[in-house]
Amino acid sequence: MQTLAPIKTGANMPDYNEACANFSWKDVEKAFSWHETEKVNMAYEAIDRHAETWRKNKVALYYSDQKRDEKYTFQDMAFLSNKFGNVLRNIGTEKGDRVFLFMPRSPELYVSMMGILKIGAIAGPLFEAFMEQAVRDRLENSEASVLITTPSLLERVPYNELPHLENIILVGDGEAPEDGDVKFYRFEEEMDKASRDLDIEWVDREDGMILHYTSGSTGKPKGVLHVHNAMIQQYQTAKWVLDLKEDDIYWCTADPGWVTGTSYGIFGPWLNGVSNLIRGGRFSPEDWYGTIEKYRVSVWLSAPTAFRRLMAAGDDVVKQFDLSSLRHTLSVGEPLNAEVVHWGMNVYQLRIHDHWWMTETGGIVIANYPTMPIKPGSMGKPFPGVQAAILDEEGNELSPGQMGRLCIKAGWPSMLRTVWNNEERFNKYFPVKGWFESGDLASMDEDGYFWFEGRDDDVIQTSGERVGPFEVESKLVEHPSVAEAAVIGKPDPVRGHIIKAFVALKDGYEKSDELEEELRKFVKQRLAAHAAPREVEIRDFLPKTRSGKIMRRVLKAWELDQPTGDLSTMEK
Ligand code: 6R9
Repeated sequence: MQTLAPIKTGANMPDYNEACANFSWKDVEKAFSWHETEKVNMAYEAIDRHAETWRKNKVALYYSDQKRDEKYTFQDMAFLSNKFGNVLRNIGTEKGDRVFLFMPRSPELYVSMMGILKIGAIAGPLFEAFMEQAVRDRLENSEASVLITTPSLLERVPYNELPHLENIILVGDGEAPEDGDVKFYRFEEEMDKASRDLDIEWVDREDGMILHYTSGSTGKPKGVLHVHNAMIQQYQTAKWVLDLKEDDIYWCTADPGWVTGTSYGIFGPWLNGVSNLIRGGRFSPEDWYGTIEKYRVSVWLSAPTAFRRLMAAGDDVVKQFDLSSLRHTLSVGEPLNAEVVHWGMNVYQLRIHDHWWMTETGGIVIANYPTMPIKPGSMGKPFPGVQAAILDEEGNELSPGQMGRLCIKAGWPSMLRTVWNNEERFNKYFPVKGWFESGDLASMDEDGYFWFEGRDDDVIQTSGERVGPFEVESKLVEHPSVAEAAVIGKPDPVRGHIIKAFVALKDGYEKSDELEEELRKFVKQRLAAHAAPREVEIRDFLPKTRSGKIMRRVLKAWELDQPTGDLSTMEK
């Protein structure tokens, strides 16, 4: 196996083995002021702490999209987030309240996020592509009392049917409706009125900070709760895995509606006092390379699907841009093919560092540590202080090379603390005492490198985003023509997987191309564009167990021309 040696000099971190031997999370806490008081606030540590030093005039946020090109220093961010904290307090928001964000990337989104945390409220970021059902499920389950959104996204918010939702703050131009019990405010107006001095709410390290909803294979999306304590992990992994240094310009391409866009699109870089670039708008190779050139991006974190699309765009595009500022690149969200790593070496002369974690882990737990040789195709080794293992169903550790369940020893600082309103679901993450079960299948080789093998459940990773088949199926069966639906992930060279839906129709409906297209649109318009099936296939019947469960794995095997395995439970 060809390995790629570390290629950088002057790395920020000790040698991997040395780091593991001497590591203690307690030492990491000393980077923060609160280890003495036990009282803490993520937004203070991410923003204000720097604004109190020479970094106050350092750029915290570069923001650019098709229309805007702005920068904000740590001092600007401190004042603006103070103001927003006051806006929330002025309308009665208190510690522990759930405040949701539903808007495209913009400086206001980042200011709002920090303001929410400063007053000890719990932030709930929602991906801007969510349609009504997705928005409703999350606001309902979290019992959110405040929503920050834009006038154009408001049409997807059934605010009069959400009894807990009291206030909506609208960012940008557009009409605010005047109906129902919800009170509307305008972001710009309230910010103008608010003071820039704020008494930060000092919270306990175990107090709730952020709720990320994520999909499983059954049931509605789950609200994964993280606490302020997560900063320990996010700080240290950003320092060592992202290798962030004082003069870096860091760009994470993920949207804060997903966990990568908060843990490493906001917290990781700012906890390290690093300038963070946020680029709004859609993907295009020219735009992305142009962004690196223009801002002199030095550390770049993206997803396999983006790297594969850049690879498909060809090496000539790369040559049109000056990418000499790039020093470190990273990838997360799906398996990063060895081929892409080799391509990265050719075109960027850099290793693309794959690393593994998930919404529930809150921060990186397995990584290709920069000072370590990389085996292309592997996710790397456990971060110092983290213990990972491949276990069988009884919780026995498997030998190198054997595939099993990827588990993490409970107790890392950014571990989820609960599933909102669903303790039972939370407990299911720990089937073997003391171990968190990820739901991924993996193996470890003799050198201790971990290799991703697949999901242990039916969750679909499509273009780096996690989609639960159940949510899509539930939406499909709301269509008048659909009797039953089953959704699978179908391997795709660029997107990792695409969503394919199999549908059985009700009596009186006929299969047609138009109907298939209509079903695609139905999900796209009501759930989310990224959750819409790219392929819809109408079938006479769907394979089911005798207890009536649709057998997705059988559909998948049929689709991929693979053996179907044990069909003894299938209804004939
Ligand atoms: C951070 C994030 C988590 C799931 C995870 C796994 C897949 C993430 C990966 C990877 C292979 C990697 N995943 N990183 N698979 N190699 N380096 O993506 O969180 O959206 O919760 O997804 O993503 O299947 O279980 P999340």
